[in-house]
Amino acid sequence: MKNALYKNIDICADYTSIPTKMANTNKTLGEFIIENQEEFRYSSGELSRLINSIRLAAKVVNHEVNKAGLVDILGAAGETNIQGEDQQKLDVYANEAFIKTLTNREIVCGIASEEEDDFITIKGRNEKNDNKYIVLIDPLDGSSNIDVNVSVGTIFSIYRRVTPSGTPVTIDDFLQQGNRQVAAGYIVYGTSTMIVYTTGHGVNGFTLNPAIGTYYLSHPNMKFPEDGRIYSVNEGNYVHFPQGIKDYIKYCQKEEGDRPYTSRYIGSLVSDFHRNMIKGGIYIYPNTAKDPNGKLRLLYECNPMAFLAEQAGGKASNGFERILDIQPTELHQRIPFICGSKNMVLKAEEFMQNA
Ligand code: P6P
Repeated sequence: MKNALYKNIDICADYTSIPTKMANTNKTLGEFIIENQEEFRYSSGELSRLINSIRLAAKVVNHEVNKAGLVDILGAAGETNIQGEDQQKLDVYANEAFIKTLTNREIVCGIASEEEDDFITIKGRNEKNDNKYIVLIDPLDGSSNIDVNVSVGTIFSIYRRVTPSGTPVTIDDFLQQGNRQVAAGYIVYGTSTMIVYTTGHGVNGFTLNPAIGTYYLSHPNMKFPEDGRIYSVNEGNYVHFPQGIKDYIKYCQKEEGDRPYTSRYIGSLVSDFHRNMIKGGIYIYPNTAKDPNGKLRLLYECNPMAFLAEQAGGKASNGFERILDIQPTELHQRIPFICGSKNMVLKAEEFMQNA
């Protein structure tokens, strides 16, 4: 049984026997980054080091997320973030882990985080502000699911700075359109931990083998099916939805052709997005009475997920315009978000624009 193929592996097999098989058939994340180094435009290896630092932080956070039920790290940290949301202790932990790792690697000159009121300037050890990249993160998205053991995720978005090297970053470095991202991705802390990211050359997914702490290329060249039969929306807010979204939901539910579709909503953007990208589907968080601009944040949730969606052949809009073309005006601004299989998003936009 020791030589069993991965898919038939004996559940009692020593977990470390898997890497031998996987090492022969799947690249590690490190090998993939080196092999694709030339694809990172402008980069003299710094973007590779940046992706590597995210890989390390993801392992640190994954370790805590996986034992959250076992230690007293659950429950609110007693603080609220700028969004007015109760901060879960793991939110705080994840935020600190990513900021520390990104700062120590001498690659970024600024960081913005959902958990930080303002952006953080990073001068570098030489105090010269000459690092090239800025990172925006949602360190632990879906954190309200932590206490009920449902998957959560980290979302990251990477840009080159636009203000002169050698000067402290300004808000202009962070308020760039999403179409200027040089890389984006997410980590999903689910039944397995995965890093899924793009540098503008397609989307690739890497699964962590926790036995040895190595990520393996498990989902090369991920693609959104053009059509899908899953719609993800919190229908509890239905009465507050714009008419076009109400009309689209009724379209999904109507007995006609390949419909009714299936409703699947985890309440964790990364998990809903990940499932929809693999199976086909659409995720919708529209504006409501409670959230007149929608709930999701443009800079560190919608832009990175929109970049991934388009790189995987999907689509992302606010119902009227492409997410990646929207000019940001505030660090924590919110925006209605429709994202997923191209033909499903086109149909939802049709209902929005004809309502
Ligand atoms: P609601 C988590 O807080 C999040 O930002 C996304 O991950 C998730 O899809 C959405 O909000 C859930 O929001 O209002 O449906 O609970």
